Amino acid sequence: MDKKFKHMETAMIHEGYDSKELLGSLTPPIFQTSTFTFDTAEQGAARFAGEEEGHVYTRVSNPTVQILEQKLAALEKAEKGLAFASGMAAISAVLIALTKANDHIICSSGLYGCTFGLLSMMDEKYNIQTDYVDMTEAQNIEEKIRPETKVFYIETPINPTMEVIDLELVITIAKKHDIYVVVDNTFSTPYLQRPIELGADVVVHSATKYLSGHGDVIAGIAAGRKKLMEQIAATTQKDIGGVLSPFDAWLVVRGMKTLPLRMDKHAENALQITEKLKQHPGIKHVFYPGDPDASGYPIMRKQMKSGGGTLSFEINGGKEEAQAFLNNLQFIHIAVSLGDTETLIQHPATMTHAVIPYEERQRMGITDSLIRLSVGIEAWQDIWEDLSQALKHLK
Ligand code: LCS
Repeated sequence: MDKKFKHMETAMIHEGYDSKELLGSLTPPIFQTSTFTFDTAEQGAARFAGEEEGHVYTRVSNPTVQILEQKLAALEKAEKGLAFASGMAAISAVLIALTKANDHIICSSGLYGCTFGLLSMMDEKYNIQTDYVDMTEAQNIEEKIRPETKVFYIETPINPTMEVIDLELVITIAKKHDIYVVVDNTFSTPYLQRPIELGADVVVHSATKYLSGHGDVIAGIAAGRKKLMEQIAATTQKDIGGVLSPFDAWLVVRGMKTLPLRMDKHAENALQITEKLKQHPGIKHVFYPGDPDASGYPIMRKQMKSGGGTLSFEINGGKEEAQAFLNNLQFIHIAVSLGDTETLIQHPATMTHAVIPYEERQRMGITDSLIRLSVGIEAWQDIWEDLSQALKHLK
């Protein structure tokens, strides 16, 4: 957290914006403009040459978008943040900037389906190969390191298996071999976990999820050291151009003000639902990092404030039983995405992770019986009532 604000809850609201600089407007203005006028031709030239600070064009920078970038950077303890049109725009801008043809990436065994798709595309086009590694043992990682290994890419908790990766362990190995560590912090947010404080080089986010929190925006963020972020800003962000619109940046800034309140409630509800699911005869296994019986619980306690708001579970049965269960729900929505106020449920094998080939999916633990639940901030008793009535036909 920034020196100015000792507590995360205060920083979440105040970082990145000073109303005194903008006519006392309590909430940030939306600078809905594509371009910025220059007083003179010489001033335009100076701005393009980087000799004078100031905005030029909204694909390069925008004051409303900058508020979000500064807020997120301060919360993540990063020097600089960059906002993108989606989580995938952020991830692709970072990974393309950090690699060149024939490099190698080591990734956690399990990740969001479209990130898997991106890594497969980078392999097909540029021979940038990725090894998916069980990162619970240092030796598993060490064995896969090659001279051309450039990046460790980690999701923790992993979407959708909810496995947690020991960041301290992975970062120690990376430093020894001079390899970048990129952490997808979407499921945790800086309120629960701050990988840069632990030595990671870059954090990426789908701000579509908990950060914005209301299911009304698609957005992404990357944050890290100033020099690295400036390099990304000047290359893959500016020239590929997946930037965030000012209005969408404003929505994320607004959503973030209540992140601590929402996240505490998500986590409290997720723990209650975990306890109930664990006792149900139709459930084989529940995966929630905040569950004291979970294998990753000690690591969660070491690096996270709580287990967050998403869990997954395996039911007795396969795809058909999983689909029947989802179809029996009454108010819980069948939908991908997560981190919204509403409880959302989905079937990763046929939805978010369907793009991953069957064999690889099995290795990652994404079976046909696995269901992912993004626990909302409704009363947990109502969430459980709906789940339990839909689970009735499962034994
Ligand atoms: N990283 C993680 C961990 C994600 O879960 C997602 C999206 C992304 C990155 C990409 O972010 P986006 O471009 O959508 O903003 N995850 C989704 C999911 O699990 N269901 O729907 C989207």
